Amino acid sequence: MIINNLFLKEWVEEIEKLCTPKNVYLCDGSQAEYDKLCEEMVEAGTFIRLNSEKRPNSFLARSHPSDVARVEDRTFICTSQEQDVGPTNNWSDIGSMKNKLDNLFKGCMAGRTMYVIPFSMGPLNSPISHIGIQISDSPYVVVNQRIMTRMGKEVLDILGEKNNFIKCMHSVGMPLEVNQPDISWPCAPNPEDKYIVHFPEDRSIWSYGSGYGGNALLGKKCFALRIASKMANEEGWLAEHMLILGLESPQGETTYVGAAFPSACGKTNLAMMMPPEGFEGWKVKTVGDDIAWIKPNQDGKFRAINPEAGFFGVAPGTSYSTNPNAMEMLKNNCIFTNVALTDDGDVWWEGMDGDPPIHAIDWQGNDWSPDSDVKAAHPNARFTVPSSQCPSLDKDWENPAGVTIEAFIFGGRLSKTFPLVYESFNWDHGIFMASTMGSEATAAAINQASIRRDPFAMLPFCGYNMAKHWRHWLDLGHKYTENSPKIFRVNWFRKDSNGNFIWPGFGENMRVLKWIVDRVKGKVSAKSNSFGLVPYFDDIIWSGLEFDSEKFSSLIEVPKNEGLKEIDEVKEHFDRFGEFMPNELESQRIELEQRLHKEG
Ligand code: O2Y
Ligand code: MN
Repeated sequence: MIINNLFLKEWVEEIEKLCTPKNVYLCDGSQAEYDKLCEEMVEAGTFIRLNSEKRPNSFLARSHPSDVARVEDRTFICTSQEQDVGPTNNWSDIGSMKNKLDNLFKGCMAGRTMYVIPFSMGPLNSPISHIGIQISDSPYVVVNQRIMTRMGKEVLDILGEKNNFIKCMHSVGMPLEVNQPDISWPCAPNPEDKYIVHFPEDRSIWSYGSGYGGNALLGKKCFALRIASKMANEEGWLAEHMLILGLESPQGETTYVGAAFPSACGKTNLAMMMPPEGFEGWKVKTVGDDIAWIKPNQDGKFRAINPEAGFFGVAPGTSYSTNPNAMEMLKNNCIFTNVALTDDGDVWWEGMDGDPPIHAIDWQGNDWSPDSDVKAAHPNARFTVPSSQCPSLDKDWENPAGVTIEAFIFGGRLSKTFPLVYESFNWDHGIFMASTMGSEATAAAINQASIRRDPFAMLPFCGYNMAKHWRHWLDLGHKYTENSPKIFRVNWFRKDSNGNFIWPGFGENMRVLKWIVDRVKGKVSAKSNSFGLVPYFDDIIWSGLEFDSEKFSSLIEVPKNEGLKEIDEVKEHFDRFGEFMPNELESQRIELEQRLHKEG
């Protein structure tokens, strides 16, 4: 394969000169290429091939212990003006960061192959999709990108002569001297040597020093959220940290929703949920588990695609009881990272069904038994698997025109105050609900606000000023009034006075989703409380679950003193955004305060 696109050719030559790799390889995205790279990684010790009978065509990788998760404090957005990134991002000026990166990347691929990876975020023929080219010195990145994106030759064919691709530059940051042996997981082990840098103005990404997940698979958080959110802001669409699922009724009608939850809040489980007893004939259909690109079409309908082609899910806690569809999907063709290896060549992690193995090799390569005082799998251990293997995959998951979103759902993890589910009174109120969402602060943050705000679940992912993001959402709703989705907040985590969860969660969340569908379709009414529109007890399907109306009230009522505390904390939260704060949201805050006083 050769590069015909002159813009790409020039860029690749420039990067080759800077990084001085041993050789350059243009990825075609074929199965043969994937198989060859996996085999080479087995030989190099990066991959362990799993037992072909138990887990065919699957591999285990163990990362360096310093390289196990996204590094938020090493993540930067570089713009001409600091105010463009707002108070929730690490800003750096463009010139000095480019100098720093130039020095870091100089010679950084010595002794390694430089892979050129053409990929599409979104289906190849979709007007909502965008193309990226990742350059990387990590074969682990290449094979993961082949699962997570549409990757290879067809992407270059679509790109043609155009230069509208996102430049995604990545190095593990460990050049090899002549004759220096490689290690199984090369990276820059010191945290301060890792840099995940975004330049939204020239739409490029530079990642150095990490080979793990969101730091290295640049199509995901870096491109599909941080860069794309800025593109979406300029072009009138949305790039959001949302799963997309369809609820199919027994009559075959599917209602699609986009749902935003903070990281590690079980989005993959929700996206693949099995409806519980009482919901015979209903199906949850998966479109995506993490990211949604949403563009209003000519009719003002919010059409959404999942820009990814695979799932990069958290393994620990995944089981037949929490996510049977995921367990079925993980039976073959997977890459596992940082899970435990069993004696029969299979994988294991905490929370998997059945008894733990009596012996395993833990994620760091050490002997492990249930008596060990360390975890067998790292808590952020991951599986990478093609979406096509998901049993609940929606028939329209690759529809180039996307699916029509009829409701947005925003959720956090909060033990009090916030109802199980409530609908916004109107669009602006919905944006208020999303801009103030968050989860309970941990003990470590005890002297600060009781809620750690994670607006739109985009705190680590919004590539520009968060308050401008709110402005953008407000404007979109004001422009597309006819078909804009309804907005809901959910909270599965409310506790009783004994500290026990009131709501059972997991598959039972279907009862809440069904009420949301009924509201969207205008089938049920709702009652107002100070926070929003909440369900009448009788409008929830209770069959198969014992739950009385008193318990239900304790899930949806908002105690006045707690509501007023929230009002004060929201003020502090909004004050951080200064002059960029949209007036509509402060008005919503005041209206909530007035409602609380009036009710009380
Ligand atoms: O730790 C990482 O690099 C992965 S982070 C991640 C992966 C898949 C989906 N969501 C997330 C997240 O942090 O939101
Ligand atoms: Mn995520």
